[in-house]
This record gives sequence, C-alpha cells and structure tokens, in this order.
Amino acid sequence: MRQPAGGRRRLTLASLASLPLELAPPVDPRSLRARIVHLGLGAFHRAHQALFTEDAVTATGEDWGICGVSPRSGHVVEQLAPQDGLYTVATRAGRQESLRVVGVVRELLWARADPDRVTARIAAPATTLVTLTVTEKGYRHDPASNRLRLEDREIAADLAGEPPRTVIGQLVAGLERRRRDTGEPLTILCCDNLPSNGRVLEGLVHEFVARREDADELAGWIDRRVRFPSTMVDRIVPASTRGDLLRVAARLGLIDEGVVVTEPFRQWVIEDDFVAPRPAWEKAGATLTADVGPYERIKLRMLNASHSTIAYLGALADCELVADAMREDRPFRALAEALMAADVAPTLQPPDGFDLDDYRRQLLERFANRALRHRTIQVAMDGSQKLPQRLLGTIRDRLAQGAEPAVAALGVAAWMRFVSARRSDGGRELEVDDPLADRIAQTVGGHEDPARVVDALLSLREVFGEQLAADQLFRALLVEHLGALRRDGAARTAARLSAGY
Ligand code: CS2
Repeated sequence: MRQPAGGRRRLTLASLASLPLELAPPVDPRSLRARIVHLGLGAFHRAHQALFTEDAVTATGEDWGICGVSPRSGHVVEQLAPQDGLYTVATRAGRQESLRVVGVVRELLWARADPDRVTARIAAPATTLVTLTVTEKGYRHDPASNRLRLEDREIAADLAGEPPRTVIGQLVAGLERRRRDTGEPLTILCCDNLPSNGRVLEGLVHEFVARREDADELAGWIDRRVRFPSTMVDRIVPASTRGDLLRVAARLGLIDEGVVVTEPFRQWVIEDDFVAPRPAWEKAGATLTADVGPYERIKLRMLNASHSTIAYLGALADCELVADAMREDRPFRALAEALMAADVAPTLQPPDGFDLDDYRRQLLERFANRALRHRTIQVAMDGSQKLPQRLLGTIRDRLAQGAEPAVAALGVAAWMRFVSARRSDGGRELEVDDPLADRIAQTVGGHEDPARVVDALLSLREVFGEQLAADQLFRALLVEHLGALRRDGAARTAARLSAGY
C-alpha cells in the first residue's frame, strides 16, 4: 500500500479525536453494530445509502451499522480496513466544498477471499437487511429479457456448488443458510439503476434457486420470508482522483485513501415493503412509497438517458468531463434538453405535483457542475447493460405512439459510433469497457459502413430484443445518424439535430 505523504497519520478511530467536531461523524461509530449487509462498497453506496443510514441513526439514536462487502475487487477493503471503515464524503458545488467523515461502515469483507463469511453475515440473526449496488452488469442478466445468463461461467460454477463468485450465487447461499439457521425474515434492497429493480432481482434469485436440488423448499421459504422492495437512487458520484485525496488530507490533517466526492443533491425513493426492521430512512429525507415505478422511470429515462447520450457524444467530441460537454458553447446541453422534452417526457406519467420541466432544468444544472470531475468515459462504460432501460424503453414507447424518436436514436447511434470506431473525432483512442466488448468487436468486425455497423449491433438481441431490432424506422434513424456522426462528427451532428427543436 502507498505510504501516506507528508508524514501525516491515517484516518482511524484512534485519530478521529484530532478532527474538528463539525467534521467528525455525528454518532460514535463504536456504538453501532453491523445490522445491514451491503454488497458493492463502491463510491456510490458510500455517498448515498451509507449517509442516509448515518443520518437516520443520528435522528433516532438506534445502532444501525453496515457490513460492507466488496464482491470482486479487494481494493476498497484495502483502502478502508486500515481506517476502521471510516472515510470522508466531500460535497462540491462551485467553489464550495464541505467535508464529513462517515462512521457507519463497521465491518468490511472481501467476498472473493471470504465467501463463507459473507454467507454467514447474510444469515446472522443481527442482519435484517441486505442492500446492493453492484452495477447493472453485476446481476449477470440479459437486460432486454431480465433473464439470468445461465451460460455465464461463474453462474454455472455457483450453481454447481462452488464457493459463490456471483452476487446472485452469494445471495442464495446466504438465504439458504438463513433458512436453515433461524428462518428469520430478511429484506433485500436493490439500489442499482434498473427498472423495477426489486422485481428483477427477485426474479433472478428465483431463476437461480429453481435450478438447485432443494428448489421447492427454498423458493417457498423465500416467498414467505423475504421481500425485495424496489428503489430509486440518485446522486452523482464520480470516481475520486489523487487530487481529491490530497485536497481532503490537507483539510483533515489526516490521510484518507477512501475519500468520495459528490454533489449536494441526493434522493432515495423506496417501496415500503419490509418484513424486518430497517433504519428510519424517512428521517434522513428518503421517500417511502407504495409505488416506486413512476419515480424510477422518470429518473432512468430523463437523468440516466441524457447522461449516457452526453457521455457518448461528449467522448466522441473529445470532452473529458460531462461538465465540459455541457459548456454553453457546445451543442450537447441543447441536445439533452431536446431529448428529455421531445422524446422522453411524452412517455412518462409523473406522480401528482411532480414538475417535469423543473426536474429537467435541475438535471442540466447538475450535469454542468464543474466542481465534479465526472469523466465521460466513466459514464460511457457498460453501455450494453445500460441502453435498454435508459433509451430503448423510450424509443419503443415513442414508436408505439407513432412518433419518430430522433433524439433518443442519436443517443443509441452515438453508442454505436463509440463502440465501433473506438476513436474520438479528434483521433484519440476510446476504450470500450463493457461485458459484451468482445462480442461487439466480433460482430462489428472492423467495418465502418453505417448500415453494416447498425445491422451488426442490432443483432445483439440481449440488448435490443427481437421487435425493436426489426423496426425499420428505428433502423433508418440509426443509419442516418451514424452516417452523420462519421461524416460530420458529434458536435455538428448534435447541433444540427437540436436546432430543429
Ligand atoms: C451514471 C450514473 O455512470 C453512469 O452511468 O449515469 O451513475 C449516475 O451518475 C447516477 O445514476 C446518478 O444518480
């Protein structure tokens, strides 16, 4: 591990006392115990659900702590274990930055090294909740059909009884032990950007269970004792940089390798369907509701769809950051506005009192926050797993309404240009980081001709499904846009299209 610079001490429970009171956790971390198991200890969780939990604990005096599990990489555990789970959240907007040390993560596990301890933690009587942020690809499902990829090598190994390596395998191992040990109920809360995320996760768990020997018994127990509420989560949390760590260390007077940087905005809407105790998240600003669906759909189709569209077009136009792409002298802000107003809004049924125009304006401001170094290439990652819920649902709905979803189709065409050309308009190499990267490269086969590239990529049925892939209007829009992106570049194509709105 890197040696702390400048002879400073590391952030730990012991060094906490040296912090000014306003930066220290509002509750004594030693008074909390791990009652939530969280799978996926990335920056997002640490800046979102962990804060809601700590704020709820501060409001109620309860003792909810988190056992943070890193499913794949040991990196976060290496960062946080020497710090007793403590880390700083830096909230930035304009020139303002406020810091807060968070103490709610009380235990750390690396699932690859220790799957059995994770199983035991999920089964433990103290645990009443499992929460997840493992990203879209972590579920090993086909986003077009929401079916588990049974041919996935690690899913197959988990089903064969190997120590679990996938999130679904790990969850089922925990559920099985819990059923045997105590039979106590458990709520499993999916916090990833998937539509009906609770239902999807429940379906994947059941598909996995159905292939086990004890299928009927375990499935029946899960139906009776386990709930999978859906949630909508929202906060922009880019990957931290070395510069962030140095800046925060200078202010804390302590080294923190686990700093997360985020925006002031945060939102959490949770389906109120729990079978076991939970923190009073509503006391921390979360919304508990009977139906998350409308919120989820608005967020995925407005925020995440424009985020991805800006990311692909911006990366092609050599914008390093989302905020660079949003500059007034660039056409992508107007394009995102056209996408949301013309294509997305007519597919939404906002809850009573929800002002979509205001929401749209707020999103554009959030994307333009220059204090966040959110790289276009980071948002561009895993496009094959993101496009279906972000853009394709809108496109399907607009086609069914007899409309021509030209702007949303440009988002998809920009992805196609990104994954097929692998170069920006200025000639910079673009890395395609995607679980389907090999299949994409193979099917595109180095071709550049727009019609050929469109047909090759539409053949990815796990992304596009059957019906949309066969839609002639959609195909024509893609071929036209891809031709324009190749000929004129992302900036001119976006400017021309948004001028018509
Ligand atoms: C982003 C999201 O990386 C991405 O794909 O679109 O992580 C986005 O920042 C969050 O969903 C905001 O809530």
